[in-house]
Amino acid sequence: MERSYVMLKPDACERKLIGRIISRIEDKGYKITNMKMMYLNEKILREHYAHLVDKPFFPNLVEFMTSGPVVGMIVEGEDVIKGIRILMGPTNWYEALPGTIRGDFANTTTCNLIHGSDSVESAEIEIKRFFGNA
Ligand code: IDP
Ligand code: MG
Repeated sequence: MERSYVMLKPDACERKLIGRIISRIEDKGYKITNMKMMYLNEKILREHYAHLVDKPFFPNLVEFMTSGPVVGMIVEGEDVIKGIRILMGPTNWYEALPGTIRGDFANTTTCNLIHGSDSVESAEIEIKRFFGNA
């Protein structure tokens, strides 16, 4: 069964939206097989967001992602990687349609509530990064 690494970002925790977001994932039929709340540091964020370290907004991203706890999850299901990305909506809040998590709850590009892996390869790397050999 395909697996995705999903992470509820500090804004989801601060705004007390984690239950509602998790419900959307479960309502879609996906199974959460591992979950933990944790605090990230810059070192792990430089790995997780390696494709963005040279962007001008990267320091803001680190500040945001270390501003509070995150909830990391392993989510399983058929084509779950694509399915979670559809539930999330696109990165930019103004492109995310109502009905998606970002479309319903986010109004900035940095604070957009949720991460979901973008490919099978990155899902397995991210699961290893945050859960070891789960
Ligand atoms: P994704 O989260 O939809 O996969 P990525 O391009 O992988 O999008 O970017 C990771 C995260 O970095 C985004 O979710 C968002 O929090 C932040 N980010 C991406 N692009 C921008 C930007 O142009 N301005 C500010 N923050 C950004
Ligand atoms: Mg991404």
